[in-house]
Amino acid sequence: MLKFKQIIVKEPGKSVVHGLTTANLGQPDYDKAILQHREYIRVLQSCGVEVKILPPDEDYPDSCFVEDPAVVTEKMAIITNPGAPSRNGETIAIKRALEEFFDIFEYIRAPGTLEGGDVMRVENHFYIGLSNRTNAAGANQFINIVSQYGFEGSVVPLKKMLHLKTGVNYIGDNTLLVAGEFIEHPQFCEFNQIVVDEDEMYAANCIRINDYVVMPAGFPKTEAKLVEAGFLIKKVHMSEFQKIDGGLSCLSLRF
Ligand code: CIR
Repeated sequence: MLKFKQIIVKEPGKSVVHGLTTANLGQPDYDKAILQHREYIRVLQSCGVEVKILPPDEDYPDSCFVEDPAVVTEKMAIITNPGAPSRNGETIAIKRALEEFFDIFEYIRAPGTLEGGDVMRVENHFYIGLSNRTNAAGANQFINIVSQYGFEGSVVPLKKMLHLKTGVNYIGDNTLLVAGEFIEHPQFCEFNQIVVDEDEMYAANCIRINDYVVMPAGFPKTEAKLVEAGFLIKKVHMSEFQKIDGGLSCLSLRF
């Protein structure tokens, strides 16, 4: 399992209340979102990483979801080309922020689109979801890029989920958390699988940070399954981000 040292997050702006959403959970409360974001930062720090906090950008309501405009590896950073038009310009600020940490940049270019939420890394393999945000041209560019750095990639067509990692996440130890369309998916049959129940679907998006699995608070069945499987858990309240389809992984870049 990779050891992470550095994490980048971006504070939500007041415009976060206008983030894109398909959820019917109402608008996020800005003050509460800020408190939850601070809790997220504290929990990540307690996993042994440095956290760099970028300032908010009111022009981009979804820009706290830094995972989408870039994909970072130990060898280089890939600046994506987000498929959501209102998010496409987020790449400029994220590139600038990453220049402090990376010398080598690669780019996904039109007509290719790709968002980092569709990219799931398992050791040296990248699974790339084909979604409404990531198209085949973007996925193929991504695979060509990572192949030049000793990684492999393959595509996973999505049926319903927003992003690949909305429903499947690698939590180390050859184990995936799977929900919905990814339960018993033929492309993931070689992994141990922890199945997330339909009514806890949001908890499929967890992140492994060093010794811990960080998961959203309020999903007791998934928590019990993770503990039973031997994982060490840390929890973060995510309700305000859930209202705009934002999962736990979307709020950070980890390397
Ligand atoms: C969006 O629809 O783009 C945001 N409201 C949520 C982004 C979630 N990002 C992710 O799953 N990687």
